[in-house]
Amino acid sequence: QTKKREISDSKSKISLQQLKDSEFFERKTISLKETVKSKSGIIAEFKRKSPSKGIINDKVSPLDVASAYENFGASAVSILTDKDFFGGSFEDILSVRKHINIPILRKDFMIDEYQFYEAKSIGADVILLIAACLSPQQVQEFTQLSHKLGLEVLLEIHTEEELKHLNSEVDLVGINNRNLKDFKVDLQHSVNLNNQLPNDVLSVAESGIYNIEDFNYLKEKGFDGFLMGEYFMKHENPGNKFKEFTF
Ligand code: IGP
Repeated sequence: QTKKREISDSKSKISLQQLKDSEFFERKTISLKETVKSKSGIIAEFKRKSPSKGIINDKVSPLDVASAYENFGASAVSILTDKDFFGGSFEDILSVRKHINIPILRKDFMIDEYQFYEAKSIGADVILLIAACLSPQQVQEFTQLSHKLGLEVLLEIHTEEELKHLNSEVDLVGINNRNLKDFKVDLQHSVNLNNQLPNDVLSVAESGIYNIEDFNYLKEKGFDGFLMGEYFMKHENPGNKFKEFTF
């Protein structure tokens, strides 16, 4: 019965039915599991600001940045939709969707079923589940709901304890190099955690990758994907920075 509970969100302006009627709701999504393997592996992020860094770049448009990321070989674009902490919005995804053909990761704090319908309706392909905010059971339920909607799931973990949140249905596991409590970055910690994942799981190293040496190191240690934001976004032309990095 809990699954069938009324999905409501006081902040949301539109009904579930309206979400289902929206342009992108029936759209066939693009698989990140596929593009992580077939392209550079980099999930390049569009991020205007963050709690740890303040304003990173508020002068560029999501469309210009995402198109450049795609042209230069990104496996996916990650777009923050959280407004308060990251200055993002649904508009940022909507403005890009029709113009690119790689997966879009809707990056937000997903805690309510409504948000998954919302993600599908704005044209996302993948959503992020953060183990630190959810119980293992919620991860499982939200993964099933995501799959029902055709969305893939990137499960973010940071500690050994959070390995318990992993289940066989999750599509990719992200290991955050950054500790969200003190913002410290520790690549070695992530490598150790990655070594504890089952062999067939696609893993993504997230955050704090600021040079090619770190990238190569993580790749060599077996990571399949790399979520990078600030390194590109802090430049006035993030797309060019991406190009420089990958060529
Ligand atoms: C990108 P960075 O250090 O390259 O800008 O990090 C991404 O990993 C980071 O934005 C992130 C994040 C999150 C943001 C990872 N997990 C969860 C918000 C919520």
